[in-house]
Amino acid sequence: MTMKAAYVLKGDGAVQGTIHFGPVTVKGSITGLAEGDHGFHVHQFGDNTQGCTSAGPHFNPQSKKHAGPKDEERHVGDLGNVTAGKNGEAIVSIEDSMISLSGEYSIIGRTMVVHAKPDDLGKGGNEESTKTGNAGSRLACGVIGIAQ
Ligand SMILES: [Cu+2]
Ligand SMILES: [Zn+2]
Repeated sequence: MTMKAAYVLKGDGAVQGTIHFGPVTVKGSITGLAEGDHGFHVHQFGDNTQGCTSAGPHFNPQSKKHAGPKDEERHVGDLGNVTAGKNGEAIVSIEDSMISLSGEYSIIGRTMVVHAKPDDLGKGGNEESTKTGNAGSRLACGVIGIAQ
């Protein structure tokens, strides 16, 4: 089965973007970011009623610890960082082996979040690092839906 999904990122500030998901690829661009790395995750709930906060924690169907996308033990939603250049734009091109558009690891109906700070990928040496990667506040988010 082939399926396409997409979402539009919206925040309170200037951060926005449109992202398209292939079966295991995440592509698009996010603008309005500060230069540098920003944590980028799939969060559990497709609920933005209280802004990005109501998206809940990282999508973690197997109760693992937070880590990076290349780690064997990780949250399914752990996509690492996106990197913005001087112009504030991050070109997103992620191929991920864990997220899916169907089944147990399906990200459809969940929320994509971009954070203010870099994700330390679980290596920050404190408890928060193993939960959120210390990625800080949620700049923008969008519910992942099925695209045309
Ligand atoms: Cu996040
Ligand atoms: Zn995580």
